[in-house]
Formats: sequence, structure tokens, C-alpha cells
Amino acid sequence: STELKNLMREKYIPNKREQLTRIKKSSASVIGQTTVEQVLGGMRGIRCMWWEGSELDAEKGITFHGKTIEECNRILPHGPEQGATQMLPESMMWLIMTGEVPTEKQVRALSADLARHSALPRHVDELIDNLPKDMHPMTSLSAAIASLSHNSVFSKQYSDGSITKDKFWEPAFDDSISLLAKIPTIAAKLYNRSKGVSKVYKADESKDVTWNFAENIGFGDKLPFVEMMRLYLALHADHEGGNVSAHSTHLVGSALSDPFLSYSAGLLGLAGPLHGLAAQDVLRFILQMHQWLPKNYTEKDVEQYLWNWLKDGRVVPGYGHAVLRKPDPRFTALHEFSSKSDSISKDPHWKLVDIVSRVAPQVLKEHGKTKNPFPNVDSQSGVLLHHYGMKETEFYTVIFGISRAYGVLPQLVWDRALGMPIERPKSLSLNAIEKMMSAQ
Ligand code: FAM
Repeated sequence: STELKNLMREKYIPNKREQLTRIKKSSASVIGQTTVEQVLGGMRGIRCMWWEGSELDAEKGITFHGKTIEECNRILPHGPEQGATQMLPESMMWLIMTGEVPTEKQVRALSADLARHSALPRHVDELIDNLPKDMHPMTSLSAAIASLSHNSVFSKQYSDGSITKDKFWEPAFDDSISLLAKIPTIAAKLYNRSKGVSKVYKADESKDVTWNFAENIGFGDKLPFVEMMRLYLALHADHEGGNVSAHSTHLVGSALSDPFLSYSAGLLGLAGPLHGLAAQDVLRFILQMHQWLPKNYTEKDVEQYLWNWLKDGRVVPGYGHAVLRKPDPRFTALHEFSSKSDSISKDPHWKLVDIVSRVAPQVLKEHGKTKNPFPNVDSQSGVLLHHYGMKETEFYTVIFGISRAYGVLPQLVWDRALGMPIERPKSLSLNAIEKMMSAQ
């Protein structure tokens, strides 16, 4: 990470600061207007937030600095093994932070650095040991990440007054690297603890983060699992700034809360069923449906199940999206990965996921409520973890939580590098809205 930090200091930050100064010269330019519908509709579509790493298009889906998932997977450095074909989340993080594709050497050095910083301070170990074993792992993960704030370089330097505003990004960068290094350690500890396994995290500096994580949760000898996990972690890293986990990290960070506190808040947002928790809900939904369906079920039976589910007033987890209006390309990427694997494509649960992805859009269209009847990433991800033997569904959002850090922390570093102010949008009461409407 020393090279990345130096490049940020010498190249990327000066360039971006210059661009910001240029933009600020005509910052009265109008880029949109706000309707009452947007204010009351979860602020959909209001262009009011700055975000660098990725952009979401309703039709085309996510791109990372203009690159599609397929392109990223082709050009970003892969794992160190012969024949590894999936991009590494470290590579994705580099792209998100700098806008450029790293070399293999740069990524290997970053992986080694993350391995070096992976050990937890004692108080974090002790905190986790004292949490109820049956607490949802997202609650535990967020608490453990928040507790890392105790060692935050940013908080320390800010409170002792040893840094000026133009240097805030430096300790924010160091804290972010530390968080990225430690989040797999925390996740592995939570996973092992839930299974009654006590294991000290060992990270091999010659391996990437995903391999080390897999090794420490007992999946290290399965390269297909590691490859799937690399793709999973890289894919989920960033989805523009407005989603709940990204936005909450950015918002909390704007108060100059350190990266640990900020991301802890992001994780709490990710833990909601309409956001990241859908990953666990989908798998439970699929397992239940599989049990309910007759042995030689048909698409008609699946359709019936979906209607019964909707008639109970529930949302179909893994379907719909606040922005996308086409199938989620992250879903498509995981689907392609699965279709190429003999073992996954024969898995009865994966087959059901596949069938639901064809039947549900028709049912949801007829149901007539959701603006996007297509599958999102969560409808595919859990079944892959399940296929390789990770049956603990509560843990699925934790994996998502490891990944999202690779996207939102680079943005937090940029927030500090460009001296972004505390966020403070204007709120309105219903009375105020009515008054403004009648004045028009
Ligand atoms: N099943 C049934 N109804 C749905 C639906 C679904 N999958 N998706 C949306 N609707 C309903 C929604 O509840 C709303 O109904 P009401 O008017 O009665 O409140 C109506 O359709 C309009 O909603 P929308 O405008 O299409 O969606 P939103 O932008 O409000 O919400 C989601 C977007 C993702 C929260 C919503 O589609 C949903 O609840 N999906 C299921 C949960 C899920 O898969 N979340 C994961 C999203 C994923 F991308 C992520 O964050 N990881």
C-alpha cells in the first residue's frame, strides 16, 4: 500500500484537486431539479452526491471507471495460481481508488501488505469472545469494526491536532488499509466461533486476501471456491454512492468520524433485509421452496409458489432494484460463472434459482408493483456459497460486508483528500411541502 499511497499523494490527488478547483469556478450550474415525488420517494434519482469509483446505469448496470464487469474480470490481475481466471478484490479496489488498472506486481504487494496488517488488537478479540454466540454476525461485525476505532490513526492525529486538513486523507488511507486487512480476520473469527472452532488467523503474504480468508475458514484447499469468492468480493465492492451501505459510510465519514466508525455504520445499513440481508433471505426462500415443491416440479409449480408468497404480502427476495431496470449484470456474471461449472450447474438448489430467475420476472410483471421484475445480485450469490458447503445463511451478508469495504473506503479517502464538507441536506415537513406546492 506504500506505492498506492505515494501515487495518490504525487499523482492522483493533485490532479483531482485541480479538477475540483476548475469545477468550483462554475459551481452554480444546474444539474437537475427536485420534485415532491423524489422527496417522498426515498430521494430516487436526485443528483446530489459526489462519488468517483463506479456508476450505475438503469439499463446497463454497474461500471467501474467506465469498465464493465466483464472487462474488469478480463483486465484486472487475478490470483497467483496457474490458471486463476477471476479478478481479485484488491485489484478492484486499486481500480476504484485510482481509475487505473494496477500491475500484477502492485497487486501482489498490496495483498502482502494486507496480510501483514491482518492481526486484530487484543481488545477486538476479547470483544468478540464476549458477544452472544447467537447474535446476528452482522451486528457482531459492525461492533467489532467500530471497536477498531480505538486504534484509529485518523482519530488520534485529529484530536491531538497534529495534522492539517489537506493531510486528513493520509491517516484515513492508513485506517482504511488496516480495516481492509482486518475485516476478513473478524469475519473468519465470527464464522469459526459460530461453528465452535477456535483458530488464530494466519495470513500468508504470498497469497491474496481471498485465499487467506478461505484458508482460515476451512475452504483453502478448494480453488473453485476461492475463485468464486474472488469474483463475489470484487463484484459487490461498489454500486455507486446512493445505496444504503455506501451512502451511510460517506455520510458518517462527513462528520470526520474515522473510517472504522464510518464503515461500521455502513455495515448496519447493509444488515437490512431490503439491502444486503437479502443475500441470506434468498437462500432461505429457495430452500423452503425446494422443500415445498413436488419431486418432479414444473415451472407452473414454481409460479404457484411465487403467487402464494406474494399474496401473503411479502417481497420476493433477490428481485427488484431501486435503480436498475434490467437484470443485474452482477447476477449475470455469477450466473455465467456457475453455468460453466459442472458441479454447480448440477446442484438442485442452483437449478431452482435458475428456474426462478426465468419465472419470477413474469409473475412480478403481472403482480404489477415492482418497477424492476428482474433478479438482482442477491438472488444468485447465496446459492453459490451454499453449493461449496457454507450452509450458515446468516453469514452471507458478512461476506457482502467484506466486499463493500473495497468500494466505499477508497471513496472515504477521496472525501478527505478533497476536503469534502459535512453533509447537511435540507429537510421539509409535509406542511412545508404543501405550502410550497400551493405557492406554485
Ligand atoms: N417482490 C415483491 N414486491 C416488490 C419487489 C419484490 N422483489 N420489489 C419491489 N416490490 C414492490 C415494493 O415493495 C413496492 O411496493 P409498495 O408500493 O406496496 O411499497 C413496489 O413494488 C414498488 O417498489 P420499487 O419502486 O420497484 O422498488 P424500491 O426502489 O422501492 O425498492 C428494493 C427496491 C430492492 C428494496 C425492492 O425491489 C425489494 O424490496 N426487493 C427485494 C429485496 C431485495 O432483493 N433487496 C436487495 C437489493 C440488492 F440490490 C441489494 O441491495 N443488495
